Amino acid sequence: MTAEQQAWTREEFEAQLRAKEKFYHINHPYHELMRDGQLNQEQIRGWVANRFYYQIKIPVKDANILANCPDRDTRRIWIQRIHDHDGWGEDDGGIEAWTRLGIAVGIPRDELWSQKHVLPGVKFAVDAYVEFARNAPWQEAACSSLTEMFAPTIHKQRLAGWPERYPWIEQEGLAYFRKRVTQASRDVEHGLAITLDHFKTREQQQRALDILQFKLDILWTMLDAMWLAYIDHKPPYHNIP
Ligand code: AHQ
Repeated sequence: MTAEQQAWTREEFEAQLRAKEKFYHINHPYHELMRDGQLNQEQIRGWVANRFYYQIKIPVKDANILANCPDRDTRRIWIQRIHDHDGWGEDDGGIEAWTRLGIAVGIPRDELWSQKHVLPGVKFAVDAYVEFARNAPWQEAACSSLTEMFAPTIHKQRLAGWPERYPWIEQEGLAYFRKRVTQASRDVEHGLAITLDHFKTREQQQRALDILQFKLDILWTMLDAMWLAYIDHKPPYHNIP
């Protein structure tokens, strides 16, 4: 067996997954402008209104994984992700927190929930994620959530930068990002264990890298659609009289 066919060790496999950080959407030009305080209110609002579609679909995606997962112990842990977003008991959940982010940036609750601002490109990218989770083996869908290995950094970047860069945004709107720092780290611990356990041969490990790249492409493509619409002012059909 050649070196190229040899399975990576568990540590090397994890390192290969983490090496994809350079493709994470923190490096997308839209997020670079956001980090540097270069976005105006319309461009921030466009991002919040479009990311809302991603947030409300995450629990559906996770329910698709649960539906495909026959293992009780895995389901007992994975179901927490649905509670984190939909709320559970006293906790109103992340979708409600994102709604408050919307209000904090000037988007009334009903306007955000109307989804009138969701761009076709964003919808297609998010729907591709939900459909992947519906149809793929549950371990492959679990692997696709591992873009969150890189998420704490971007949440901390917003928490550190927005108050100064975007003083017009009510600070309680940032509560969502604060919750995700710990929730993302906890989710990754479980998703990574599933991934490192499931993908054993070198070919399977390469499949895991391809799945992670697919999800990185989803996040990047969402921002491409937003760039066209809000930075280039070329939303779909902008040139049709
Ligand atoms: O707020 C985010 C979130 O709830 C999730 C769930 C997770 C998944 O299951 O794919 N991914 C994810 C992400 C969230 N926020 C993104 C951001 O930039 O604010 C990052 C994103 C991810 O890295 O996949």
